[in-house]
Amino acid sequence: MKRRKFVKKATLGSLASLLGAEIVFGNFLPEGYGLLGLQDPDPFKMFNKDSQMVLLNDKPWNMEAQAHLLNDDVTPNKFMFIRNNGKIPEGIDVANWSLTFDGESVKQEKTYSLNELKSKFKRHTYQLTLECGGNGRSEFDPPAKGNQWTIGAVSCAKWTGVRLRDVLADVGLKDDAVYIGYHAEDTHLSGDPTKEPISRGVPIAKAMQDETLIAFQMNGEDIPLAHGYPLRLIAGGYPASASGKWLSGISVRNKVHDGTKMTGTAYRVPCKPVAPGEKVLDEDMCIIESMPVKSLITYPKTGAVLTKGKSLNIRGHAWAGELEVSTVEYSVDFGSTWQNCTLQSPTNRLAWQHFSASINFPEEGYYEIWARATDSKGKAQPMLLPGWNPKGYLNNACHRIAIKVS
Ligand SMILES: Nc1nc2c(c(=O)[nH]1)N[C@H]1C(S)=C(S)[C@@H](COP(=O)(O)O)O[C@H]1N2
Ligand SMILES: [Mo]
Repeated sequence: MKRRKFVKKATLGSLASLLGAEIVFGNFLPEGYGLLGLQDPDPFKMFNKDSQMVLLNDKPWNMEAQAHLLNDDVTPNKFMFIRNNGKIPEGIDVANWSLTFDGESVKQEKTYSLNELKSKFKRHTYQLTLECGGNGRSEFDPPAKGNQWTIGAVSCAKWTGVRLRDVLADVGLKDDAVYIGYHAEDTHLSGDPTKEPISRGVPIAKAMQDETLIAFQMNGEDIPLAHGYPLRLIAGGYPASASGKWLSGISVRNKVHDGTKMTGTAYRVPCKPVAPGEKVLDEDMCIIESMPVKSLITYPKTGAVLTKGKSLNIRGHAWAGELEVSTVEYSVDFGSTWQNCTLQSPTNRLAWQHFSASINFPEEGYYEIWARATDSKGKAQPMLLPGWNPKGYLNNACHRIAIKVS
């Protein structure tokens, strides 16, 4: 007869330190038993997310919304996607949080405490669209490595903070400033404290825009931990990777910022279109700046069943990076004809715009509703996957939902 094996004393000691408490009946623990207290916490509870959010990765945490969850005009925390490159900082000490400005192009290095930032500069609030550069990646063929985002890595919350421009003026810049890069307090997945998980940035002209904020509030409250508490850079309209969470430093550079994920192929697309699967040299990859025009039908949920003879009011949002959206159209006949939607102006520059339309269906059966937005320069969303690129960025193909009328 085999004897039941128990956990060794030494192992019990290390388990206890992980749990932060002695395991009282530890001598009865069968070997190989997974203690509940050491299992990954429920990310939906931990981050106050709706249970319909979709978890893509737990190391690091990555979570996306579904189209129908994004129906609110202003995205609440519970429906906001999470994209982390490293580990969320632990034991954040707000009282001692500071932001340091350095780099070749500052007149002198300068550090502000969080309280100084909040009290010294004028506050501004803007609703700003943040879309991950890789949103839509799951559709690329050949596939691209990375989080397989479908359509849910986009949000448009209200951000309150001070203008980066105002703080930069207080710091004092040299004439040769061309770029800023952020530094943050999250830690590299390897645990190596000398490595930054991500340190991206924006051209100085973008840094100087009214809407580029050093934010300390989201939707009127402290920024939630997963979204950068207590301080975050917000540069709406650019890939959201430019909006550094857990912000602790800004380098003002006299060249394009060369932090982690600014160089090589990260957040870059081929400068000229390439065939699917083609190899592209690093030097032929260009940094993504303004995100392309895109739209989402947020009501109804795909798969909805409608009663015959009743009209359907669809709703959604459209955005176009640094530009405005000029029209949104819908089609119920697979793109053969298009009708205009009612489109609202944005509440402020770089906020998504709401669209709606009332649709009548001619008879019972299966339909698809397709939506297509066009930006202020006349560029429209493609029907199918646009320019393939090695890292799977910038998929702004039309959103489609399925409907049954019976
Ligand atoms: N410090 C830090 N900032 C960061 C990231 C990160 O991993 N660390 N991820 C970036 C990326 S790639 C995206 S898409 C957005 C996601 O913002 P959210 O998690 O608030 O939705 O944050 C950006 N800012
Ligand atoms: Mo991202």
